Amino acid sequence: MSVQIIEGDFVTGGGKYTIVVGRFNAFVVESLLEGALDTLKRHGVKDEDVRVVRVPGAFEIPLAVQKVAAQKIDDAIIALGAVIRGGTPHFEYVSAESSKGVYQVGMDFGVPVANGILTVNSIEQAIERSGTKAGNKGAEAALSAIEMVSLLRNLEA
Ligand code: INI
Repeated sequence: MSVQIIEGDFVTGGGKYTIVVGRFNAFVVESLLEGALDTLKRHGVKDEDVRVVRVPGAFEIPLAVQKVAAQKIDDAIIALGAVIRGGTPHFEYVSAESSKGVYQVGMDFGVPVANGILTVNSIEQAIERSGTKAGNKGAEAALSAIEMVSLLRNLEA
């Protein structure tokens, strides 16, 4: 008897995706968006199956993700933002609420919500994670969304 392994892959392609993007720290977030769009395209997702929703900042991402999830159009939602620590506690509230919020929507609606919201201590760390030496977290979030779409298809089959 062999162990049954149920997992997703990156080759079946297709599916509908919405990317919810915070405008704050746009110089970083636009690179995350580019990475996510490129990854979706290279994995066979058609342009017409991708929507981009823009919100002011990471704090607003969960509400937009919730509204998008309620439309029941997408197979997965990708949240992209960049919360960079400043001199005040504001960072703590924005980073905590945005991460908790997108997680909650995924659980409430049973839809994969990939968390590509950077929470970093410095602009340097943000740059490293948006297409330089630590990769592109937008691309990684898109990959995780693709894998989860495939996994859920396999679990529901
Ligand atoms: N929004 C971000 O996306 N990143 C940040 O680093 C950030 N900081 O540090 O202030 C930020 N603040 C704005 C916030 O997301 C809301 O747009 C704002 O508070 C209005 O609700």
